[in-house]
Amino acid sequence: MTTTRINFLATITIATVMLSCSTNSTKADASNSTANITSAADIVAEGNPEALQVTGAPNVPAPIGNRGAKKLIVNLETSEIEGIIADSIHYTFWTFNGTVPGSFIRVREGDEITLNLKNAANSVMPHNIDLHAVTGPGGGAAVTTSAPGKESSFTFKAINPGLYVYHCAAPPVPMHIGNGMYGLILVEPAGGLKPVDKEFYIMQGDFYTKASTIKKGLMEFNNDKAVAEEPDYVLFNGKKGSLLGANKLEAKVGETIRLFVGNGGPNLTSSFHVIGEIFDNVYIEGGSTVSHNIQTTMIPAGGATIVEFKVDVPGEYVLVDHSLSRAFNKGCIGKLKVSGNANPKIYSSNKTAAAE
Ligand SMILES: [Cu+2]
Repeated sequence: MTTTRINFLATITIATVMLSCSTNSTKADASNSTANITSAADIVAEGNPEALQVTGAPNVPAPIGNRGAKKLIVNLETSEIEGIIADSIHYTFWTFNGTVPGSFIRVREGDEITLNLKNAANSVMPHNIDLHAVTGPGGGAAVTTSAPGKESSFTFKAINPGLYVYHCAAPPVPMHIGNGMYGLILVEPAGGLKPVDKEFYIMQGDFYTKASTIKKGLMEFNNDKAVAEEPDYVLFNGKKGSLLGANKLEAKVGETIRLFVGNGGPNLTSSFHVIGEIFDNVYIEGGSTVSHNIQTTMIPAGGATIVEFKVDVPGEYVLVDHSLSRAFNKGCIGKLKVSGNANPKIYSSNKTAAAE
């Protein structure tokens, strides 16, 4: 996320706000457009539909800021692709937009979203999408099932702010989710979330594997292990080491960090923890209640949370599922590297921290 892009988006947002004020003087401005409205369903989405920019993890689209509700178009493509799950082990992932997790979708309460779901022509299976942010049958799954090479579409109004999981709900559902078909959609409240310095997108998933009968050296979904809930891997962002080494998250002392953390499952509940940090704010289960001073927060399968903390002391902070065998034996571990000056008022020692 570049400063230039933020400035550009800010300019567009300001222009949109000015335009909506100048064209309808009786309408409240974007910052308090819900002031006289009892239900988000009554918020009017302005303008012509615009294609929404989405991002792959760990990146997050720019904040919505103080804009009014809009009509948006989200394009997602489902695909079945070979990728690396751990070390040099190949696995057949099923994806939204070619990544695990799928693209991060960031909208505003009151936005009217047309979701176009295309299934790649070379897919073997039909796929669909159930967004937990949708009010309607199957969260959209009922009308988006698309055979290989086909496309489906539906429109929904985001009426509940919060952080929501989306996933494929085509049968057998645990297999589609177990192969990586999940992502997050954030519905910001009117006026937007409070600005922070850094935002990241992380999603946990449990993976069950066996050797493919189609291709030597390739692993694929193991239904028996899934039913027994005995995963070979529990991973952040679909790959062992996705947040380690060159992929570490980075921040500077003094910055405020916001993590959008989801749990695709299909089976395990996450005990999300950052070793050496305390969450100043936790949006419990991704909803509107904010708790404070939390060490570890539970994220159910098919759920999400937003955590915020300020980094005060330089060093490496380890992100884990605190069911620690998953972290140290099954891959559910990542790092946030914080650089900057020491802060002896908060943390000091005559020993140097061990190198990585
Ligand atoms: Cu699917």
